[in-house]
Amino acid sequence: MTSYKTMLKGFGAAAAFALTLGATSAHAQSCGNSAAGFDQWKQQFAGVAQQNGVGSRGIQALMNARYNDKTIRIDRAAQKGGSAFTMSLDTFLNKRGGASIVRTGKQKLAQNKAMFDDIQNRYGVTPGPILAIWGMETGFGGFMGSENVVSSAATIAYDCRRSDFFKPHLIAALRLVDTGGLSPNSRGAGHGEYGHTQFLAGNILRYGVDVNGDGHVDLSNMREAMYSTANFLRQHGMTANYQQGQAGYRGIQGWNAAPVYQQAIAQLGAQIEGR
Ligand SMILES: [Ca+2]
Repeated sequence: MTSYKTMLKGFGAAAAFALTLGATSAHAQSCGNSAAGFDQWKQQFAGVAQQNGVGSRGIQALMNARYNDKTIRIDRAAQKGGSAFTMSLDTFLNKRGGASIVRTGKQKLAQNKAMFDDIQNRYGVTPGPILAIWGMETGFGGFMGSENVVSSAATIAYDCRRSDFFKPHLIAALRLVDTGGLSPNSRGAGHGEYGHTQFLAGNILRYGVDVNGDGHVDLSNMREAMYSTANFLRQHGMTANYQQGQAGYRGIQGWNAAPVYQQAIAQLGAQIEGR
């Protein structure tokens, strides 16, 4: 999986919610650039987490989180990469297997027709872009990430480069551990993205849909991931008219900041729908 999506994802959306930041001691470090200060930082951050509604299971998960070197390597590679901003659409589609996404997307649509009809009725979002995103993000659930979500979310929140952006997502991840939407052992991508369409935790809290009514949103559940993705797109302005220049394109722009990614989703979506 190419890693630049992790750099771009979420830039279009505001942070899920404001953090309540308590008084910190004069010596408290708000971030760090190596594993050395991580355990001390976790202790401090536990206080912030409690002030923001995290309960005992979430705090325990934070205390058990380990500094993830791979998260930092992925982040720095993404920072240098940046090629999604300069790549042509054809190159991007080739690299990401656009033809294969269309082929499999059509199969998935046929297999889940009733579900996508229901999604369209509820959210006004047609199946193509959801399927294109599913294929692009995880190969339709084939590779949803190998990194511990809580450890990755804690590492990137501790890391100084974009600490303020990722701290609310760490709080959200811990709250999801409290309620069972994530387990302390859940695996995802390098920045803590989770599930079939790789949501950051704050977006799970904000846009997640509990389809089966068991009291929590589980994005490793395909149906909940599809409804949640539709809800995210809808909340960002998605309509059935989602090609570039049309009003619904805003929904795709909210999903990912890279223009070539946006164009790819619009094109693949239309092809999957046979438009
Ligand atoms: Ca559920």
